[in-house]
Amino acid sequence: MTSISKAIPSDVLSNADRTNPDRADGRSHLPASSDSLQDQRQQIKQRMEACRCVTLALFQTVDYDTFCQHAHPDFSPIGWHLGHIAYTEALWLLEHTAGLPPQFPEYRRLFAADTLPKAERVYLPDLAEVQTYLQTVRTAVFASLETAPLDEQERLWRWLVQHESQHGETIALVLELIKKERSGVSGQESAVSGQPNTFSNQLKTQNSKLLLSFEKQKLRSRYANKTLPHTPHPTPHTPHPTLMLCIPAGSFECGNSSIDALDNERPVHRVYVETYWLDRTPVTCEQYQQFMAAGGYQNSRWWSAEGWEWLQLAQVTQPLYWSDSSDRAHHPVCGVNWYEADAYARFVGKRLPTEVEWEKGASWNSIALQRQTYPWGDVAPNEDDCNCNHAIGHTTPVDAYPTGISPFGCYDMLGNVWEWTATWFDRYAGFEAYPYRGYSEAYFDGQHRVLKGGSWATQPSSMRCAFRNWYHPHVREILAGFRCAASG
Ligand code: AVJ
Ligand code: FE
Repeated sequence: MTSISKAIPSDVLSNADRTNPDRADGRSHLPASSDSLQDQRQQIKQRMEACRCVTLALFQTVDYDTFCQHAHPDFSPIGWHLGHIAYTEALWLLEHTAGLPPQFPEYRRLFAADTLPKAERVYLPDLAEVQTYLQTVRTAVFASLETAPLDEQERLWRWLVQHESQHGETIALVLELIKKERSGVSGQESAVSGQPNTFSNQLKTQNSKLLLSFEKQKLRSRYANKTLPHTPHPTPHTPHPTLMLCIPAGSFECGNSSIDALDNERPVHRVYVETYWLDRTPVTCEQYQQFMAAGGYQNSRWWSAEGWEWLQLAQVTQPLYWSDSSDRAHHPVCGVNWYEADAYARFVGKRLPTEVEWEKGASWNSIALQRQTYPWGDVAPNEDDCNCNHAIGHTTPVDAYPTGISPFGCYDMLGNVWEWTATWFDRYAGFEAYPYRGYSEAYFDGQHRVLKGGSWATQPSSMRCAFRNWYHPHVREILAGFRCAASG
């Protein structure tokens, strides 16, 4: 993927954010005079347009086969994601909010999130038709923005930008999977021609079913034995020692109650955290390679019981997006699941940080005694402070953005790769579902781990220290790595 920024007029690309920096409370600080209401409408419009530019640029060189390709059983085709973006925008801003009748009722079955199984989402209109759908919805949406009661609706409008941005990231990762398949696969997975229903796709479906039953077994065994039988104090290997930062005991403010906050981030609440150490950077390919070279994938001692069980089924020996190229040495490892991250951490005598440890290391300013929305302060993310927004199209060295460090001195907390944490995704006390019950609440099931920080394919609207992502621990396809922690 090439730089997308080039395709975006520079006045659209987060210009509103730069001249009018978001504050921690996420609101414009002016009273709601009619002038500022006009500004607010203008700002929302610019954000939606900037987001759409980035989404559409992902399709610039995509052919129809790629558009419809069901590249992995857990992820819908990229063309489906594009249609679903339009569908969701119309559902919330035209049907629910403005009370308009559906413009494209025939797309409901195809693009709603809860109707067709993923494997049946391959019969799609072509890119031009889906673009017409997007544009028709958008025209009506901007017409309704002119008079929309933003004092009541601003949160919904901001939610929709983040919704599109998250689907844009899934589109990017599906494109990565397709690229990987076409370039011939490394590791133990066989090459795939890109055709649906190939032998290797069947294998993958099988593997996915195995993993599903594995998830069920795991749930059963969780209640049977609570502690995992691994060596309590393994001999730590120290391949390339990473600098760790000491974060002193004390309470900090976790979460986010701003107008941008998704339901799962709310409300802000104080949490006391004991002294701990946090890696200054995510784990690099060079560091992770030492785990591979030391037979990490062959030795059960580093793995949780669940992780070892997963590995026996999956039969992999390296991260999904692994490359032996030395150019990647200082890039974060990318394409590991939670089990691999957990095993590596044990191998180096460390552990994964909890979500609050990660968030405190990213956001807490211990001099001002305040949380910052972003590691560097309260100015919205841009491409100079972190690797985001599909601007580069791949990972970068973990120390490439010195201006992006957090008050405690951690690099790369936002952008580059998502980072797995030790925490199960769950509600904060006082949680209220928004905009619908299933958005987060359906995943508070003790089966999803929290990821923090965003990747190179995350848009600025979805990047902040409090943002919470979640996936099953066996998922390797997302653009995720990790950093380690240790107790004080
Ligand atoms: C939070 C990224 C796991 O893509 O499944 C999009 C976000 N929810 N539409 C997902 C989401 C509904 C969600 N993740
Ligand atoms: Fe969605």
